[in-house]
Amino acid sequence: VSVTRREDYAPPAWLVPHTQLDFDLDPATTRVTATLSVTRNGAHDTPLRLDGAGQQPVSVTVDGVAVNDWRIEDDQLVIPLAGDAHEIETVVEIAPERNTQLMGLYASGGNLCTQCEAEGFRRITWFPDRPDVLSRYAVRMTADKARYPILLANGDPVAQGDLDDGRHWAEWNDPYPKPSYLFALVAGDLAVNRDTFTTMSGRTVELGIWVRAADLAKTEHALAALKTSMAWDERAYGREYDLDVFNIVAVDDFNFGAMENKGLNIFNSRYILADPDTATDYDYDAIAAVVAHEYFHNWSGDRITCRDWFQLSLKEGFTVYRDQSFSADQGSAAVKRIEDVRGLRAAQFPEDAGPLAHPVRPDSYQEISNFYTATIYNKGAELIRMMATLLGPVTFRAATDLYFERFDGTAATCEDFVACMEEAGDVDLTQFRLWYSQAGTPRVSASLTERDGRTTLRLAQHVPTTPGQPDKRSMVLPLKLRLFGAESGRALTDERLVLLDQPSETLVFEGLAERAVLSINRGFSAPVIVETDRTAADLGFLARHDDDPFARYEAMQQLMLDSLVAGAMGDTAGHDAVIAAVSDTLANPDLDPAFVAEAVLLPSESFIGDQLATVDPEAIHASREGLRRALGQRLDDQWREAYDIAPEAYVYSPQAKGRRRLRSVALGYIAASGAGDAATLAFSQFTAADNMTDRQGALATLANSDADEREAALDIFYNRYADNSLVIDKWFQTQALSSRADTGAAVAELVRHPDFTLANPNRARALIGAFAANQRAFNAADGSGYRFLADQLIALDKLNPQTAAKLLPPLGRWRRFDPARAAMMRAELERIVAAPGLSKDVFEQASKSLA
Ligand code: B3K
Ligand code: ZN
Repeated sequence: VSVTRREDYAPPAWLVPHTQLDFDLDPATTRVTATLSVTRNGAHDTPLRLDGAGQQPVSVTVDGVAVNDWRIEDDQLVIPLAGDAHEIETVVEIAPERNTQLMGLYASGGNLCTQCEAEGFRRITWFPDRPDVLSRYAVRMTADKARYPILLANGDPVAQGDLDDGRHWAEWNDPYPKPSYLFALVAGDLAVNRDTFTTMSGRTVELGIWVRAADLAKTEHALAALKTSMAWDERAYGREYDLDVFNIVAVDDFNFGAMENKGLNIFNSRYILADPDTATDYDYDAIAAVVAHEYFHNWSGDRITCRDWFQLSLKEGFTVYRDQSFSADQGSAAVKRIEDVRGLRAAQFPEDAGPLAHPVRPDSYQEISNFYTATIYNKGAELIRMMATLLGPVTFRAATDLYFERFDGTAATCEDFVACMEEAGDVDLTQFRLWYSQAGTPRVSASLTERDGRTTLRLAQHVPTTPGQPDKRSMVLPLKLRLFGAESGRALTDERLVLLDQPSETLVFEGLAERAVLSINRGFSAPVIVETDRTAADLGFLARHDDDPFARYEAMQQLMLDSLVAGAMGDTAGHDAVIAAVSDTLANPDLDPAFVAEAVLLPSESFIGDQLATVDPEAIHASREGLRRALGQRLDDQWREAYDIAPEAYVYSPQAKGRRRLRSVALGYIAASGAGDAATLAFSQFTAADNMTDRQGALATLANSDADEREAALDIFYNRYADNSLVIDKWFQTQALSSRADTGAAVAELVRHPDFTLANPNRARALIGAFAANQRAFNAADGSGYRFLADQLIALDKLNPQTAAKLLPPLGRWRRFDPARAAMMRAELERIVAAPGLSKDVFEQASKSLA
């Protein structure tokens, strides 16, 4: 295996100031002629090395003369060059319709499109395919006009024309130097939803969202989100758009969410298409967030890119932080923070605690595609957030201004970003940098003691061992905290920001009027696990009185978690405190329904598992269902009151969203109570709904049940949306997430459904990915879930290694389970590693998971 190491970075030997690409497009054989102006970078005598992916050059010329002294070495085209500047032309032929990896130039739904990040450009043509080689691109495309009437590429359109053989051509020019991973083209039969945006300096930008004609009506939300994002980035960061056009194209076959190609974003259609009948509130929110994210990359990613892929979080962590802040500004910031932390805990904490743990700035990789992780993205965003907290909003903005100004047009490093924070903030972030280099989620223990009128807070930190990092140093943990009076409920102190940068520290509070209750890590100011000795009474108190919405939510979660963990060991004494706190939360008229919905939701089965030394999936399931039933039964009146709020015609607004969410949570509890009318209620919501949120919410409730209405609803749903692949994904996913005991068997059956295919990543993730996230079903005691996942993964790897590798991590959790399950999981990982022709993507994930 070949390993790429951060410490081996060396600047490129040759630069490519200009690139001319000529595409003769055809799904079976596309001919690519690339003309690179290359210049020697410094004094050296090494040949030009261009990356490829196994393609044979049809021809190579240097300064207009055909040469044959080139050679192929490790998938690189090596060309000896005598002078300091040359023009290199290569011609290759590629076959987009046979490209099932969806990297490079490929076909999707009859159109042709590209995906180049991270290393897809080398599958299109020979090029120094590394992010620190910035080039100006001019692109010419020729294609059959009837089949591909629309031809798009990066930058601005220059010219177009018809040829006499039914083909036509278009030329595009991108004036901004960019790395090859930001190259894009699209050829297809597409319709456009157009609008304009006037930038803060008064320039008019033509916006276009391109989809198949039938989907045009579903692009309004994405277009509105794009305009909101453009205005937000001007206001929040002073960043203005820089080209005359901004195009987005939606495609059905895509390995992830979307791609920030300069001036031509390409999206997975699930993050563009929405109308109330087919998209949930969750989908609407995700669309706005992803549109914003990709748009924000224009500055944090495109204008300033990454020097090498170890710096990936430079653009991804920062851009996630930017999109999170944007979304927080569109509705309830408190609820957004809760959702983001829940996502971090569901995806990043387990990664940080498992065999694939890696620092936010990794030191090595085998396959870079495996490092588009929750750690790079979401933990990376938390690092930016902590620096913003340390600097305060005004200084943080000065620091990002400095960063954008200083590094515009360059390929930068995480270190460059931190240095700007230090310089503008006049702070020393030496120790803070450990956040970039040390993996693992820090643990903080906090305990309050009182003696002789003095209250002492003892804080200690511990950073766990992770693969390759046995010894950890103490980190800087910014902890917002506040003390409340246990009797009066009054705040006893102001909120203060404590920087815990030692193994342990003690804080003393004098003269507090009453016994204090600790509110800590408010707003989730540090991405750590906090362990406290707070009693159920104290947590219940904070769940009712804390003035920080996140801390209030957190107290409730901890109360629930303690009760659920005890419940998994057969002790249900903790139920009463949870039920009382939930009851008071439901009854509090001052709370936002969206917040209430989050606060009364129990932690997921996998998050409960994360708290236990050994995950017992059945005991956890039983404990959680037991508490759900108790909550459902004991608070029946309150759930029905929450559920029976007057029905309103659908509107997408933060308030309406919150009400729908609370109703669906209430319906879930009514069903959990075992009430005789639950299925009837759910079924009538299902049939009467005027929007997908209510319809799918009801369907999910029915999918968990044994009621007769279950099959009926699934059939109605399927038939109604048979021609809408994004909704059929929901149909597969809802069944894969079912809490029923027969889910494993049902999923094994569903892979044989005529609509199931591994070739479409959305479909594969909807069924296989969702199933692997269903802790109880996936971890069936007979190992059938493990075997099933391994079978699917081996099959998918032959088509699409990148998407296959993303499905692997659940098998790597074997250390968290009992010996019998662990042995079965390891056996499947070994079977995967031994599979003939395995990709390096899956090999890296599987072999690291076994280690
Ligand atoms: N930068 C792309 C992700 C590319 C993933 C390549 N394996 C989308 C994004 O983060 O915005
Ligand atoms: Zn991104």
